[in-house]
Amino acid sequence: MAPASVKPNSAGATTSTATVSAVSSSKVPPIARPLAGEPEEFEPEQAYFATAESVRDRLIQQWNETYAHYHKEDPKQTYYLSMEYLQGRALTNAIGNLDIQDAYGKALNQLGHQLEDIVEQEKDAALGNGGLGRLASCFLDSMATLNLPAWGYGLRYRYGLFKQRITKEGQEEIAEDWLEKFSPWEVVRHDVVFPVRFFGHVEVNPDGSRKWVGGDTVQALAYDVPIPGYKTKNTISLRLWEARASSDDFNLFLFNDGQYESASQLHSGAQQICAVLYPGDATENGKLLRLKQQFFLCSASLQDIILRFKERKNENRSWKWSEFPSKVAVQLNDTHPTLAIPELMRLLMDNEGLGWDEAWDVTTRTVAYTNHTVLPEALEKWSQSVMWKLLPRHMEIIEEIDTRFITMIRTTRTDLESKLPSICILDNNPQKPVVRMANLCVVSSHKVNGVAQLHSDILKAELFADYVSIWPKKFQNKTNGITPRRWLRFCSPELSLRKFAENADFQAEWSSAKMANKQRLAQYILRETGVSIDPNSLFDIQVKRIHEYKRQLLNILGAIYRYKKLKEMSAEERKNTTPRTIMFGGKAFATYTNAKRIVKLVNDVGAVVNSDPEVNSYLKVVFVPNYNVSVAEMLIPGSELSQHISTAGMEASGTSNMKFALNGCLIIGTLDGANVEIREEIGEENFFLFGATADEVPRLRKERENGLSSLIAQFKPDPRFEEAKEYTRSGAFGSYDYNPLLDSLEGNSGYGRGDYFLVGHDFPSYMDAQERVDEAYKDRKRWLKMSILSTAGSGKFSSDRTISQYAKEIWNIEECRVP
Ligand code: B1H
Repeated sequence: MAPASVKPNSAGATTSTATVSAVSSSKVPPIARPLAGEPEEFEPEQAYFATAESVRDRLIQQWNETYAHYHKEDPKQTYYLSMEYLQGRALTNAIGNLDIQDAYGKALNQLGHQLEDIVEQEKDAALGNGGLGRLASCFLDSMATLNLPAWGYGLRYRYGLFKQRITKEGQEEIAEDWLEKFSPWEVVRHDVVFPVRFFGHVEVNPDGSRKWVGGDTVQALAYDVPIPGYKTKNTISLRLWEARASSDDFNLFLFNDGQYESASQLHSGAQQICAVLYPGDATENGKLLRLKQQFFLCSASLQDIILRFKERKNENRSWKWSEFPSKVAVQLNDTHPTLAIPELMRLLMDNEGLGWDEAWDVTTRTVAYTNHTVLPEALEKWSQSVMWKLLPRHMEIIEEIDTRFITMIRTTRTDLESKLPSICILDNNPQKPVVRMANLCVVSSHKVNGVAQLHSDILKAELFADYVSIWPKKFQNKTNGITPRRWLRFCSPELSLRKFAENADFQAEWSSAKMANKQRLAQYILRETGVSIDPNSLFDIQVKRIHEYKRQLLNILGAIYRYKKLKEMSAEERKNTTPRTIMFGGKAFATYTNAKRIVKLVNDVGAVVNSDPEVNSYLKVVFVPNYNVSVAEMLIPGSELSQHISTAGMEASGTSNMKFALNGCLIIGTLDGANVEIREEIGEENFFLFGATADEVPRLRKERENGLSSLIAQFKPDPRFEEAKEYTRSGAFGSYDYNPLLDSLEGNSGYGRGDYFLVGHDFPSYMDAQERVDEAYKDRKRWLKMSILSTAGSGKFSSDRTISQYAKEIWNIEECRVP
């Protein structure tokens, strides 16, 4: 089932193509062209599709060689299961990894185009929300580059993450039709189709074995996306499943009878499964659909994986189910694909005839789980009644796993019996019985990891502490990383930069490279927002999903305070300040009210500040709309300071912090997630630290809760914090009612109120750190040295390092390089 022998141009292209040499000179690469039209007359969009198809055909050749090689060598393979992939654009990445920029640049020049402009015709593939999805995409790049036999599995959402538009009301969401034209990067595999069942019931066979029957069946159809490695022939696959109704489900009789809607019901039901990324789960229907998506991914992927394993039989290779874990590793990207566990158990027992013990042994030695968050609202819990309805056989299996776990505790770990209510899998609270997916993952996986050292320590000490005492060797850390192929646009990491950090010539070169990136960014900002920004000001950026724990509110309140002080200064005094451009970007979940209020506040502050002639040469506040991978690729190289200011203990890792540091950008941040390790690597003197530490947070929240009691330690707000809030409440930024947002920073503590995220506590140390930034920026040489040392210290955060650790310490796989 490898995508071997895929023919070039077999993609689901809507334009038929012919490969021709675009220019008669034989040295330039062939650029495929639509049959209609001459290459010399291509519009940019046609030039893009023609270039993409030509590059794609090269990839397909390498892809076929890769899978032929894997087939011959028969190595153990890793399957990465993720509900999200944030691939961004593919063309620049493919051309870069294939090392063919010059040839394609020249060919396009001869047709009157610039490669840089042509690549912008591509729509981002945004099949993810944020860091977790982008991590999956960086991992695929590293797996291919390290020649690891690995696959990504995901869903082919019809609509990816929404497009964000900013209006007077704030954020507006628009459907993102990334397949509007068609994607040249996917190859539809009509030969790779699996049935996936929902609902139905369990039947007991005469021999006592069980079988899931009835219900609805949809087809999972594979679309393969080639993932090229850097400077290697190895090209691996991201296999995305699409749901289709099987044709025999289309009721021709009803249709002929004029009952068109009933006849096509199953078709639209199947189409809903992959319609959108994470439909809102506020309604029961929404919840059911999300659970269907998760199961659809797990079931199709595991059937595919098992079939590939069973093909060994036809090859006369040694073949025993007990050897499955020495050929297959399955990595769960958070709990979203947890159903892979009961589905693997079901397929092994009900389809392949294994007994419980053997199936359990195979499953647990195959599956490993990565946790990406400790936020309570993101820890998945599925209603037991919904699960019984949708997946009756899986619920039997989950119950059995839970029962056996409880028995094990009662017989071997009586000391933990009192902990059973929180560590067992089924929460049978009569009000709301649920399945705790993280518990199911921990009990059933052979390895569990967090994504930064601090996060993994917190998992071991808190969330999973009791499990650690049962299985101490199960828990690991794998600090996240990013692929330098996509995220380094600034300089070469191979240089041993530390040596040059204080060299005047090198600093000058460094500075002018940064300036060029800042100018490019300034042009982009002008084009997208109409705001003109000064490339000589300090470019300060915070881009990430909008969330209260990430504290964009702390940033904007700091900006408000800065604005107020600038207003109070004399013209002479202002001249001694460091001019700043503060940029924000990020999407708020459509139903997350406070996050949307933050977006509105940033835009309102920007409107006032940017048009205030008294201060606007010293301060600009810009909201960059529709933050996505491509926008990040524009913003990050042009940044000088970036903000990673989450409440300590709440950001599992963060990965944009790594991208900024790699691009010579300094960080202002808390001791949270990967910030801790970044600071260690680049040196504490090159990091603007502030704020409470993770171990202080519970006590500080308590202090807020103490509220009015005068006997115990109490929170006393800093006057600067009060001033910034008061100024906002006074209507300085318009008539929108910001009181509910600002009220969340006051009152008694509780999740989402009483300043749960400790903005008030950290505000004074944040403002002090910002003053240190302003001072440091005035000393040009010192700043440049710090910038160079940031890049120099970023080596650890390459996803190549992360993936080699997964390969060695969790998956037990080795490289399999195409000769
Ligand atoms: C991360 C998520 C996430 N952790 C639920 N958890 C989702 C949870 O739509 N949902 O239901 C979507 C995403 N995302 C992020 O993972 C962490 O917050 C980051 O700190 C981390 O860097 C990233 C990658 O590990």
